Amino acid sequence: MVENRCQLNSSYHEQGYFVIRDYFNAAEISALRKVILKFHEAWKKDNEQFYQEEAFNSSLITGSQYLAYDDRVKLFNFISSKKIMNIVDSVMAANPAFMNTQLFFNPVNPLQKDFWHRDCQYDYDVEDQKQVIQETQVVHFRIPLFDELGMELVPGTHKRWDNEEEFDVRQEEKGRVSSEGLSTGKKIKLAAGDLLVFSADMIHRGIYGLDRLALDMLVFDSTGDYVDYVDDDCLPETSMLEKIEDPRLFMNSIDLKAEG
Ligand SMILES: O=C(O)CCC(=O)C(=O)O
Repeated sequence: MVENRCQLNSSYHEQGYFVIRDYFNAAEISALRKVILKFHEAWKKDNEQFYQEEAFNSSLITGSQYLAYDDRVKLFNFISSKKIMNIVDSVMAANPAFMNTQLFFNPVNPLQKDFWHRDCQYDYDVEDQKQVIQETQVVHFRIPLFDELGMELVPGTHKRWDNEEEFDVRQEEKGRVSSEGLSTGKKIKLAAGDLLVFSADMIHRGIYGLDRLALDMLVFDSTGDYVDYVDDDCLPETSMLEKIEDPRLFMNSIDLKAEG
């Protein structure tokens, strides 16, 4: 790896994101794609109307609803592989915990537009959002399975509040809409094999187009108050733990849940 941990840590803390090109090799991506496509096909069948009308993502990929035991073990081993844990450890000081996974794809309706947001805006009002971005954050690890147009991010907004343009567009104030362009946005094109790490609470949007299918894993610092977002069914079953080479990401979530 060209970048060392220290550089990754300072890029993340200064900008709110970093990208590592060609981090995964073709064999790793092809094995992951096989499992994810199984999930995606089963999920689409089961959510036909939602998929046709408005969906642009699914979640709970590691859960038991659509993937069988062995595929879930493969996925857990990918998520907590040495390669990924090296990066997780470079951005998170201590005890990173697994939150969830999401899968991003193109909406069926070609007129549906991508939109700016901070993840926290769906759970907090504006005053609380100002507070949340100063506190422990959730980190997205985005792994594109096909080449895609990528993400657009506003660097630095993991730590700073919106300027007027950003706020009006993101919150759809003063007649603005969240799909408009932002002069502060930075487009990050992504290819299969790249890894993009970014703060969930920075201003961002996915860019629809090409054959996008991207796996996002969400990780939080155990000191943050996020355990309620972890779904029990998405954690490894007890018998799976011994089949996972380094299960500490999941163990931290299991321990937090047990503490209640
Ligand atoms: O790719 C997308 O459509 C949106 C991605 C996103 O908002 C996220 O990962 O939080």
